[in-house]
Amino acid sequence: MAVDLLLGLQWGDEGKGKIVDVLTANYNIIARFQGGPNAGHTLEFDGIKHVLHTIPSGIFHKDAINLVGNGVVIDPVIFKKELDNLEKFDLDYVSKLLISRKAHIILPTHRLLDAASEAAKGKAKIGSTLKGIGPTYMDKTGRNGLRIGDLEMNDWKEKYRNLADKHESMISHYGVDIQYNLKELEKEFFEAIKVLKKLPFIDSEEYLHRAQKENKTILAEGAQGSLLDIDFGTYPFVTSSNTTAAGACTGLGIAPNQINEVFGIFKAYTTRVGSGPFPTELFDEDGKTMAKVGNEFGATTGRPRRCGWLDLVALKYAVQVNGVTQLMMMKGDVLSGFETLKVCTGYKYKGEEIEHLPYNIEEENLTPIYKEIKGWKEDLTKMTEESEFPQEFKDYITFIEKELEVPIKIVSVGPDRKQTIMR
Ligand code: 2SA
Ligand code: MG
Repeated sequence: MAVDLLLGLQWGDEGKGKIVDVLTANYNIIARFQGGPNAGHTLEFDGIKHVLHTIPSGIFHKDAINLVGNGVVIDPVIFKKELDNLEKFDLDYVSKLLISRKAHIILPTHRLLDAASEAAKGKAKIGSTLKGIGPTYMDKTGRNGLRIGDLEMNDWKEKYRNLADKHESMISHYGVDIQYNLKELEKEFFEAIKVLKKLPFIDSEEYLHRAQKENKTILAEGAQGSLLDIDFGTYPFVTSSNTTAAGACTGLGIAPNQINEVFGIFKAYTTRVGSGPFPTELFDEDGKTMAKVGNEFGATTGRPRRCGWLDLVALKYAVQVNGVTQLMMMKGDVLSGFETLKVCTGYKYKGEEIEHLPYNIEEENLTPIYKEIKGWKEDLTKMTEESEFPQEFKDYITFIEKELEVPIKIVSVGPDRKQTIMR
């Protein structure tokens, strides 16, 4: 079995980009399987910070092949910008970046529809990144989408026009005032497609099957987090794809029995960007400290992220849905200096104590039950071995492992590649 999966277990921004970058040395192929430019995967090495949106996080390694799978939605304009940013690295990405013909394309009008839909929702808005993700997946499941492979056909511009015209009439139905200049957006879009076409478009499932036969190692890189999954997340405040393990099968064409390790990444506390329930959210100084020390701002939109204590109930749920075999804990360093830490081990729900995520997890009907754990003062960011960790931090790790019944194999103590401790 040659495929390992790497997934976020919370509401995204767990640090997937960093860990994929660290693990890439062990893999021949890194493949994205869902989501699109709503993702912001941050990598840091040699004192430079990089944010990737659509391109897999293995791109900075010389030998890895990076594949954008069929489950991903691609905005050519953003993709081109990402490629432009790579220019300065002398990477020869053309030979190591492949795109699935079956991946769907985000049209400029998909972004406009996203904006119109959110504006029409008013207070009930999802808090979308406005990258056109929802409308593009709607066209995919509605069987109207434009795919990467279409760009190799002669009639794709006609297909494009029909779809864009339909979108324009849909936008007017929302009855909200969205300002746009489609001619300008299209100019940028068509330019970007020319650049995109320089990359190899492939039958990616076939490519991956062959790679498996040749015993190549594959890492499937998830985007967003399990609690944003279209089926298992906090619906409707979710994204429009399956962010959980099953999404890697449909998003790459990999059979379930080919999956080996499932790496689950979580932050030592919890964050969420956008709207929706968040039982352990903090509105006090503690929350502000996490946001400030953890530099919690959206890597794509710059929006401040909401912060709160670690929620083990939600985490357990994600571990189960994904079949996580190894855990990776990120940003423990951000918790240095707290006198006492709290960890949610259950909820009070309709007068009862429960240990699972109920269907309706609106804040009003759910109160977290916390266990208090003694904090530590030491700065963890310079530590290079587990033996240097303060006892309280070790206890925090052990407590989580026991509760989740899965070993924590990697502890990250800072954003840099080097600040990664293997256990
Ligand atoms: P969308 O754009 O339609 O998929 O948004 C739907 C919900 O999914 C959330 N979402 C995210 N949550 C965390 N991180 C994401 N990526 C960026 C980052 C986000 C950013 O890495 O920081 O920069 O704001 C991401 N993408 C989507 C989103 O907030 C909605 O709640
Ligand atoms: Mg992110």
